[in-house]
Amino acid sequence: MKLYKSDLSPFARKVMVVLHETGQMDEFVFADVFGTTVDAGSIPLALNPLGKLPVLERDDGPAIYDSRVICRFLNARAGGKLYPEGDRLWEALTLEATGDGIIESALAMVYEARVRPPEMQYQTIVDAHWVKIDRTLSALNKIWISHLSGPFDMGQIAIASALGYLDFRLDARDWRQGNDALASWFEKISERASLQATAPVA
Ligand SMILES: N[C@@H](CCC(=O)N[C@@H](CS)C(=O)NCC(=O)O)C(=O)O
Repeated sequence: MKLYKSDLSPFARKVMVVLHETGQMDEFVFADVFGTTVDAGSIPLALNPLGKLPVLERDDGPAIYDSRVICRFLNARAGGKLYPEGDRLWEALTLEATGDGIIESALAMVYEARVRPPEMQYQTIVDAHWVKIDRTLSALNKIWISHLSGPFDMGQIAIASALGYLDFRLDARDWRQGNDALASWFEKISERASLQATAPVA
């Protein structure tokens, strides 16, 4: 099976972390691709007509996307434990959606600067995305540390990927300010081998 990904994509990073955590790295081949909203670049449109990465090309069925589907597929394939049983599952899935939401807003901010011509950039939208991120980080810091500090699961992978992306692309926003508990959690979780192996490098 072949995973189309980018080492700089926080969505693809979640998938790579799952592969590391479930011991499946050797069973896949990888293709690095790149694209943006206005130019799909090398993203294989025949496999994902949405023109987004990551995409997983399977040997025995249609290609699957998006990152959430791929992560769940990979965990199931390996009999992994990244999706908890019982009520904790809903918390993990909510955290997964929260991490993805942070990434979506961060990516929109990055694309606004990178893809739009300067005269068309709209600071109000950029600021509104940061307001969403900032409010969400506050909520993570106040009410989610208990879950985040529990057994490692998909929710933690998504939040760690999101925070790693903020450090990588939006460092100047200083997300740690006022979010001490979240910052401490992130420092500790970042020592995990799967996160070390997948950290974005410019
Ligand atoms: N919901 C998708 C989002 C994937 C996504 O937006 N990936 C970015 C790269 S980080 C992309 O492919 N952008 C191209 C585009 O927006 O068309 C997922 O979780 O996989």
